[in-house]
Amino acid sequence: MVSRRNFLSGAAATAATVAIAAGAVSRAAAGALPEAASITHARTMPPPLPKDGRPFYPVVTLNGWSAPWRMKNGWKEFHLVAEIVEREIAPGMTARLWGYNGSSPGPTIEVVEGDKVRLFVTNKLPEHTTIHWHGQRLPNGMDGVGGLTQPQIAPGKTFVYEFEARRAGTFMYHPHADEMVQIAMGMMGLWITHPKDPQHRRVDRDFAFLMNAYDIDPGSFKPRTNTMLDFNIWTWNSRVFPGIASLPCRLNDRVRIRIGNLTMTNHPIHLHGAEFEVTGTDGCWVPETARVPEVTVDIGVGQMRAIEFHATEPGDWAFHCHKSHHTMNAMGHNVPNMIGVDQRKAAARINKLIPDYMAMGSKGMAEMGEMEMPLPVNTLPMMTGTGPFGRIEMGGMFTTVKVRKNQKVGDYTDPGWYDAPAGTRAYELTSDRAIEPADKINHDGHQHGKG
Ligand SMILES: [Cu+2]
Repeated sequence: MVSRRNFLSGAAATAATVAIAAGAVSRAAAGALPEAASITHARTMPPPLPKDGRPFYPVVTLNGWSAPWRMKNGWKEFHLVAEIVEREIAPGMTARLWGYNGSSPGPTIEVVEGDKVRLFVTNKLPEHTTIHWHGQRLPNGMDGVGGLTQPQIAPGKTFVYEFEARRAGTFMYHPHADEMVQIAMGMMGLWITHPKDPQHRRVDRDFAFLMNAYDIDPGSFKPRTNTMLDFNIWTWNSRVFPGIASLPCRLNDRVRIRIGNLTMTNHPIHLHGAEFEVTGTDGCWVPETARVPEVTVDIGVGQMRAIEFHATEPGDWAFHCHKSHHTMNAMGHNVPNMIGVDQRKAAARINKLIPDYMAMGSKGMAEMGEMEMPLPVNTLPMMTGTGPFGRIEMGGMFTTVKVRKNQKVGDYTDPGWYDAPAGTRAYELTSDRAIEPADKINHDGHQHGKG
């Protein structure tokens, strides 16, 4: 792996070094800053219950973490540092991104309705930035739009934002400065404002993640930032399957999943095995009488949605974007449809010139998942991930909701693959297998499942 030192090369290094030197703050000012915690791995870090401030039940950020804070004179203080980070997209691929406090996305900010929040934002990037607190009601001058509501935060400088968290709900933060570049480089994070009464809309599991996308050429490490639509890495919290954590649930849990979209396109998010209701939107909470049962919700650009369901069916339930190109990793787009075309003769001729050449696609693209093609460095297979029955043939925005009878309260470790009870799995029709009469068929796996 290339170290951060190596990455800081050329003009960027000069700019960053100058910025950090110029940013040396006086000792008195430095003492006023809360510590900026930093995490560089991509494991899910379920936060503990808050030890000071108002009580709340924290969210679990998929492959992410929540920022620590300190209480000072009635303010809840956070310190975000905009900086260059390395992010493992999935084992086998690391991207060089911009983020906050060591990671992209940055840490989740969790506060309670009515909290007075003070956020110190230090810029360690080679160019100026700001943070916009997406969806919040706040004084106009705290809205973080560079040039409009405040001067840009120059490299090396620290700005302070102060406002009250007025509405409970799901929010995001991201730069409002050179946005095309800075968002394409991974600068974003979640903001959760919990209700004043911790029991209000209480759920057993509260997951959260952001959708983001990158255009990283196979064999390279940095995203192209001028790409408008043709991204090739579709991520949840800057991770792709099989690098995205599963969502483990205990049977009969009430589960909430909060999703924000900071890509350049919409994502129809689909859950198998349960109907959910959209309970939260950008405008915050949906009244119970207005909720509609769904199995897919389309989440537009810049939108946030919270969905909720009861995990009544044990199993490993697929949970993914329903745009099938978004459950794929990097691939060429100018691929003709070769289904039904016999390429053997042509391939034999080409092999004389290029021994490694392989004809593909005559029977579909599934063989892409199987073949051990030589891949460029730092490049994931187009579809990957192996389940108990072989290749899952997915990448990108895909993971599983794992519902188990024996998953302990507060346990977010992956329980492994589901072991379906006898008689509840699709089977191959063979001449020696008797087909059971209807009254013997086990419809309700959860009664007998090992879960
Ligand atoms: Cu999608």
